[in-house]
Amino acid sequence: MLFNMIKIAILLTLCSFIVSCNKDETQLPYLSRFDFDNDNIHDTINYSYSGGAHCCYQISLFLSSSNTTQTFPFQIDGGYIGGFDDSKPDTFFIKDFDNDGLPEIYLKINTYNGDPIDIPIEWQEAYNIQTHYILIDYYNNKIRVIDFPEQP
Ligand SMILES: [Ca+2]
Ligand SMILES: [Ca+2]
Repeated sequence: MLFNMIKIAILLTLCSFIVSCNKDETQLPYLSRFDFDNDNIHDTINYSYSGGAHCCYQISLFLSSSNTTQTFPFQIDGGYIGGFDDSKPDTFFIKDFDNDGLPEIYLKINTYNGDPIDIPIEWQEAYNIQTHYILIDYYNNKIRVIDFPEQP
């Protein structure tokens, strides 16, 4: 009896170990599920939150290939209940928008409680963006930020 229980306990432990080793990619947290720089290692999006009911989140992106983190100034409207995630795809979503095999980060930026605020001149100059809808794209071995194309 005791021997059988031990056997079952060992089997259960083994099973859960095997299951955790074979984790489906979709079970990884959304922010660490994607490989942006094409080295077959997942990269990580980190975020900070200013507090308050709405404004704002800011993100940074850690790339495994260069072992570097790039922080972006873009303010992302709040309203996330369980932390910054994919629950508001009209604001933040990751997908291969341009069909080049690598995912891009889509962001709606600089709105407060849904209302757009002017894009700061510094952002326009630094990133060459004009709109509230942008893509963070790994292109030619580096990160670039572009206005969201009309037809990705
Ligand atoms: Ca990577
Ligand atoms: Ca792409």
